[in-house]
Amino acid sequence: MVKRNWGFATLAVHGSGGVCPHTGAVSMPIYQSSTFAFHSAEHGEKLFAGEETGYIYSRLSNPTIDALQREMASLEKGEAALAFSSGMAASTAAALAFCQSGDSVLCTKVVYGGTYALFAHIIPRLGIETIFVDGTNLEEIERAIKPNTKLLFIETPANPTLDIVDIEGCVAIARGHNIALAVDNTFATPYYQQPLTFGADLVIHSATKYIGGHGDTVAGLIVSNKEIIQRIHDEVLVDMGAVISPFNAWLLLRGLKTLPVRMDRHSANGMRVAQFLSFHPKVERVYYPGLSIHPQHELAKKQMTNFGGMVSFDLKADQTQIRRFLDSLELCTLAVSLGDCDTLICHPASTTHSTYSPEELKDARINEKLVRLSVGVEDPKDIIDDLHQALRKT
Ligand code: LCS
Repeated sequence: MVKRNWGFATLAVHGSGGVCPHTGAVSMPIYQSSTFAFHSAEHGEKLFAGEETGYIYSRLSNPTIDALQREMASLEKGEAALAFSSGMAASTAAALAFCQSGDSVLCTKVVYGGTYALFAHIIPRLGIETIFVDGTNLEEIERAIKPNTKLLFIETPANPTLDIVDIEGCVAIARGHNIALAVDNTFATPYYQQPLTFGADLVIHSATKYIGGHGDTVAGLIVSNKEIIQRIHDEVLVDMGAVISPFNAWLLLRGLKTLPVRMDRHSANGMRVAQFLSFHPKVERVYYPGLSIHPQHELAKKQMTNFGGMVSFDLKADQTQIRRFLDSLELCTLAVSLGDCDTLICHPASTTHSTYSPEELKDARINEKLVRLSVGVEDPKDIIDDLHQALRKT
């Protein structure tokens, strides 16, 4: 039994519905089975006709994956959720579910580089026009809407500049024009931000990040109402085939139990690191929504309950010095991805956001000197000491 009024930490542990109904196992078993036997030929016919419910084949549904979906729906305050093989698969499915040839989609300019490539290069091949908009400018978003616009896709906080997009403002625009609003909530996680409670239509996650939390799984999720989830499942996911494996679903279920504990630590460390960097003479600018100098700090306080572990900064350095800084780090791991227990660091312009042309990077205000830190859960002093020694060598 799951009570909707339970606190977040309780839901993180129990939100999937408690012990396994079939065996009483406290840790949900991994149903590593591709197919499920019918009791009879008639049973099989009825399952396919939708006259009875039950498991058929793991591309359609699976008990371990179902438990993850229940868990995520409860944490995001949605009615239902759908798990995918990656965050990109989730975003692709959202676009395909809402848009068809002849439609247009709006996407904020600062998004993960893969998301940018999806909307800049793949979606237009299907006859769907993408219009990129400045996510910090609601008037620009509203002005870009056309009669054929079906979807507004935003990412907040945005990767890698931590731009904050006004979710309630976007809800008002989307409702006013009868278009769907999708929010990529990867950076904040449902612990700090619940876009559905503001009126967004769907929430998207790269579950690879904080949801899994341990850097061992690639996965994605969409949370929404029952009708939308059913439609994405039936019309897109099942035949697109980008399903999560039962084992990866289990890893995410395990990761989720400690989501609030980990996020508290990521956030506390993130703030300490951001403060350290903001006083460092070799740092030109720090991007962290928890700092009062962040241009949307007040908005961040309004729609988030804390600021998370992602911190970006512009170095006062040329390309050679930036390389030297990155190569001098001893504790922080030089790698893409984020949300792991380990502190990860990367140079977005040459890695995660290399799908943007130099002009597009400029237009999105993603600086070539920007370095992105996913602050881990280590002792903050050790992270800061490592940054300090590497900055000295820069
Ligand atoms: N949304 C956001 C905000 C992301 O940061 C990513 C991946 C995705 C969606 C896509 O999810 P995936 O398919 O990888 O599970 N971000 C990455 C990054 O910044 N470095 O490597 C991956």
